[in-house]
Amino acid sequence: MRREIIFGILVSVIGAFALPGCDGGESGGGGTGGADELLLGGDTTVFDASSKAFTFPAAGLTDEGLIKHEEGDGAFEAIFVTSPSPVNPGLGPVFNNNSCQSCHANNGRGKPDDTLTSLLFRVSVPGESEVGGPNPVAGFGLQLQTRATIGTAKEAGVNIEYTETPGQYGDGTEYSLRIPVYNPADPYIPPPVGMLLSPRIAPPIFGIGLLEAIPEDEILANADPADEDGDGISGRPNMVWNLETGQTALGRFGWKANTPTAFQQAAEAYNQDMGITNPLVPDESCLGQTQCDGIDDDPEIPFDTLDDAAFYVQTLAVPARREFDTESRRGEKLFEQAGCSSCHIPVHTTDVHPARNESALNNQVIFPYTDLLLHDMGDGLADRRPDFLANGREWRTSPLWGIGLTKTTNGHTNFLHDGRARNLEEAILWHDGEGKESRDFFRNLKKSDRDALIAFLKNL
Ligand code: HEC
Ligand code: HEC
Ligand SMILES: [Ca+2]
Ligand SMILES: [Ca+2]
Ligand SMILES: [Ca+2]
Repeated sequence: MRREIIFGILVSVIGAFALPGCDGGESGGGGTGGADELLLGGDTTVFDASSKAFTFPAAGLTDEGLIKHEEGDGAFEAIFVTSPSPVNPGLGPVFNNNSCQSCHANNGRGKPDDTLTSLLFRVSVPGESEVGGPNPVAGFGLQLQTRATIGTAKEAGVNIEYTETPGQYGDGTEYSLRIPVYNPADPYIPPPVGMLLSPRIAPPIFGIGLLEAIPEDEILANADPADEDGDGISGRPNMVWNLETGQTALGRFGWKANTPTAFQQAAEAYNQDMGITNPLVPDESCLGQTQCDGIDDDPEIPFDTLDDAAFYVQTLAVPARREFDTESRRGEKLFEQAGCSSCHIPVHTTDVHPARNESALNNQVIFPYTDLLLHDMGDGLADRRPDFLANGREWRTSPLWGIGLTKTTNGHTNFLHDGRARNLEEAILWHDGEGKESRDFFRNLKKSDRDALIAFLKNL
């Protein structure tokens, strides 16, 4: 741990010295390939392309920040067990996994598997909750806990089946996409007919504090709900419920931008994903189930643990883009020509972070390649489950920073909200709805150009 942190500081110092020299020519600006574009996380960027690339603290944290980040690292790795226990008690009784790290391995993304290690399912029935969110399912709530401690039944399992569907590039080259079907299995009580199920894979969790520091105005300025500029792209903000303020707020996190802050994301993860009650979400996730004792336990973690875990993801560094080569530079131009950057907006500038006193996060030019808005991605990707303002066909534009390191950090190349895409090409080929034109542009490129576009993504 120590060594990682020291290394993180070192590389950022080297970065700080090495880069201004080649900062001349094109800089800042929307995806033109200036030297600052290597610094995907602005001055907080670290230079590491190893399997640990997502595990460094943001460069430039204060001393107190570094200490808190380290505490948070411990919280993130802590493995919870059934009570009573001297360390990390409180797991479950129903849960999805037993630590943050177990789903976000190496702080990267999960992949679908039969044991549902890092794939979870949000559930609801038609209608809205009293705060405008999804309508909970009696006996199941808003998430299926697919594991349970001894003596309790998991809420249900889910069987995954894939069927292949063939397609063709413009040049006649064939490809195949796998269509997933999800069926709940062994429910502890029969779920209502028509229960809505939304699969969600664990996404990467670095650079979260930078995304939180993008001013709301800047995000809303990119929204075009009625597509008034007629380009076929109509991003919409999700407006969600903030548990801390008890008010509606702009959603930024999760595959449907259904969560407003890293702090709330962490609190709900403790509660829903691990069955750990906490000051922000104090009721056990099984509350209301016949198999749940209904005893109002004290929060199973104190405020500081929750706050440290949130701080950890807020201050995880974004790794730098690899060096520019002609192939990826060419691919970057194609990315723009294809209209990918209409949604995967390359550059944003952060303001002062709304909650943390860490100046490193403030006023940074960053390259997350997202607008943090919702887009209709067509029938194929639709989960048909509304989540606050997101309808059943809408998803948040995924940030693309660091995506080229997925194979190195996580040993696989499964992408999209449920990991159905087996590589970057498939991820693009699934784009439909507002993304259809872009997808077709890519599909009709000649092989060498498709390869260049992919080389660009791998360079991120
Ligand atoms: C069971 C697996 C699982 C566990 C355990 C888990 N997560 Fe997650 N995490 C997910 C999934 C799935 C999502 C996406 C949720 C959605 O789209 O609604 C997510 C989303 C996130 C995000 C938002 C990232 C983004 O860009 O939108 C953060 C931050 C995060 N988790 C942090 C944590 C922390 C901190 C913990 C531990 C307290 C944790 N997670 C535990 C599966 C998990
Ligand atoms: C209309 C907006 C839009 C356009 C245009 C668009 N994307 Fe996307 N992209 C999205 C959304 C939304 C998702 C998340 C979809 C999902 O997970 O189901 C996504 C996901 C992705 C992913 C997977 C990310 C991950 O973390 O799993 C990749 C890779 C990607 N897009 C690349 C591209 C490329 C390359 C282009 C241009 C050819 C493009 N996108 C055009 C909105 C868009
Ligand atoms: Ca518990
Ligand atoms: Ca549940
Ligand atoms: Ca538009």
